Amino acid sequence: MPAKRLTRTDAAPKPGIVHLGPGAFFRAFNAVYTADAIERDGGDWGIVAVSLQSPTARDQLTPQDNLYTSVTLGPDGADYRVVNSLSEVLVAPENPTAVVEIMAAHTTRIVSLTVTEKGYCHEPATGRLNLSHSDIAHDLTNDLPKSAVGFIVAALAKRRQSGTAPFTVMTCDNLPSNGHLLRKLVLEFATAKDPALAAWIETEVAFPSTMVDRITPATTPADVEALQKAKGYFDPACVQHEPFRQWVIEDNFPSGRPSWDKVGAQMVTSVEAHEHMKLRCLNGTHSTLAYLGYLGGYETIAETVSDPNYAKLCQILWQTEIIPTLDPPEGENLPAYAEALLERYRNPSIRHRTWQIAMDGSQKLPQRILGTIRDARAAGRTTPGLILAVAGWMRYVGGVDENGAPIEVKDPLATDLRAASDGADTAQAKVEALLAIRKVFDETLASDADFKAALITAYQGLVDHGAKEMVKRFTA
Ligand code: CS2
Repeated sequence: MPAKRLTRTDAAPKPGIVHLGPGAFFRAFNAVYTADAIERDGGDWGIVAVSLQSPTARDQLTPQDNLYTSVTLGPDGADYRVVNSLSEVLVAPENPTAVVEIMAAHTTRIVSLTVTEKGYCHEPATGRLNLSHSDIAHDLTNDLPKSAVGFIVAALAKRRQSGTAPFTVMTCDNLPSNGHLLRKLVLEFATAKDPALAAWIETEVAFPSTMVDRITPATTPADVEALQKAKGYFDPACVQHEPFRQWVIEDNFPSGRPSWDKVGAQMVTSVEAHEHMKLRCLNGTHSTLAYLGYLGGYETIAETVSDPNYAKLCQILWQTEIIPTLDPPEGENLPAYAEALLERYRNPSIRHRTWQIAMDGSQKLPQRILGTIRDARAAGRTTPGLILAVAGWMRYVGGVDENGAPIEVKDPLATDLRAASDGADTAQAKVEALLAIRKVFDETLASDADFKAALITAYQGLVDHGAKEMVKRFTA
């Protein structure tokens, strides 16, 4: 007998949003807030989710009428909810025309994105569009795009041509000033294609910034099995996440939006302080725990912080290196925010793998860790803990763990990073070769002699003593 699947009893919501990137985070976050808002206030705000890459999400969701289960994992058990805000799922490489058409339709008033850092095809150290990225190079010379930026510009061009008001572009990825960044990338791309279109986008299109937060590990076959056992149906599109969620949105939606503010989102005039707080306090320590935890032999974040030295490392980082670089956002107490993070990391029901967070470090390090180091150094402070984290990343991308076993390094720059590391044989030479990668380290940091010296010492320490011991010594 085929396994039981979810089925709709009422019609799917009429679409008003096109969302690029239908991954686990989107399903645990945007789609849930939007389902809450539709439930509360109605409105045609159903979501057409578009995968820019693989058909997996579509193949999982179509047989279950685009319904799926969001599983909230608290320290004391699970809570299940069927989410019904998806109208349809499309796969861009299969039919890019259909994607441009739905984005250009007058019913689409918002295009949102969770395409991860590398989906912006930019240079993380400078925030500029990477014109040599193969998708961007393709999109500049072809009508049917592959990249997120390419789709946004193609659809806006169509709307301008047909006299349709533009949609609002809302990025929900962990990038600093994400709305401004995406606007800059879109304008750079549009200028190269059609300067008149770029001028129209510049004056007509809103790109609100957002801060998003909910810890959502990738769904595993064991999660799907556990759900089937608990609820009696098969849902390969299910997502597991923590109870906590926070969404701070710059309220700039000229064509309207769901009433996200009525269901917990904070609408503000500037997101920047919230973004900095979250990227530096949460994602900064997440990446630190990912590299130093993985090297230390820990599989998940919860396991890593159950080692008291790693928990203390986080506390020292927040108190002495990160928080002093931040302006507290309105309504937030930074020490309390940081302490609550540690409780979230400790949630034993969330199996968030260090390997997963370690992914794409070249795209994450600048905004999570390097900016903090730069600001602290400019103010005359040292950042030995964050430097240990960067050294951990450098060890990690060398591709060999502390037992000599290979590490599967997933990163768009993996080959360059590995070549830089392998091409040098001392700690000093490896650190120098990696520091020379300008897509990650800007000139200011790379030419800072004290920073480099501290990094070499930390790297050598990791080679000689291992990550666990270095964390222990640091926190002693
Ligand atoms: C994590 C984030 O995978 C990662 O790099 O640091 O996905 C993190 O879990 C979220 O930003 C939490 O909101």
